[in-house]
Amino acid sequence: MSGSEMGFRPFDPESSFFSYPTSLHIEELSASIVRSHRETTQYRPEELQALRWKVFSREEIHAYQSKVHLLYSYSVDEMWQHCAVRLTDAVQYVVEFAKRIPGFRQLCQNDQIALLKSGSMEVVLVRMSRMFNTENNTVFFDCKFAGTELFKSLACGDLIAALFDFAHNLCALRLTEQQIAVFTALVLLNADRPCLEDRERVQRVRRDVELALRHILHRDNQESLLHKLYQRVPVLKSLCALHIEKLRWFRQLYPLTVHSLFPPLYKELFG
Ligand code: MHQ
Repeated sequence: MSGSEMGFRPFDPESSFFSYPTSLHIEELSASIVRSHRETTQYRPEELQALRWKVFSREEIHAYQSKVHLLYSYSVDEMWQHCAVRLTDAVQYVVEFAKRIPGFRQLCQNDQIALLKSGSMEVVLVRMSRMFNTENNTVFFDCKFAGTELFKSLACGDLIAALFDFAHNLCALRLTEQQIAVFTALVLLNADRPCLEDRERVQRVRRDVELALRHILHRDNQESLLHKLYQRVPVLKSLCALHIEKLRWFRQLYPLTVHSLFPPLYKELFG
């Protein structure tokens, strides 16, 4: 590629390999990641804010808890299946987000899959904090705000409590959409994931995203957030491990539900 051609390229994630990334690079990289995030999240913060009054009624909660046996009531395995479908939907948005992170698609296919296999759930959990209302400890789920009690029939109260706790604490940091966007890109671009072929290349893409996060936090005068964000990473990992442990337990009880009714992508990622 000639020099003049290069001048017209919007953003070349690989070029920083040859030269130190300029602040313009980093600025463009941040903007691009923020755009990708915006394009791959279902609800904007203003929309969620406007929906806060929508909370589940006692009757609706009972239907989710399998306490009533009406037409629209979930049994235990149906509730698991329902959550697996919702989780898989959320993962699919994250896959789309990853593909739009500059540099991600240039990684070999094996490494793209390896990063998504181990990181997409973590990103879903970070994104869940956007859907959280700390005032009443509820999360936007099935078009209304739901407390932990809604998930009672899953019979994994410790996992649900830990997920809500994580969302609550992250939400309390009052991150901006830009900060969430770049932080989630960083969560995906983890060069320590198992089964990576070209760790150095992942590390190179990661380095620029790391600079983008520092740049944004510096601009926002919130540099102290960096440490707080890094502190959440091991918590994410333990939450994902707990989810997989719960799935194993559920699979022993309802092997056929998992086998025939859970989304193939869910089984591929967690099964
Ligand atoms: C939405 C927001 C949202 C809200 C709640 C049963 C099972 C497969 C695992 C999230 C354990 C349960 C759910 C709360 C667990 C994985 C459930 C409990 C996107 C979906 C999302 C993030 C739900 C995903 C699935 C969660 C985490 O906008």
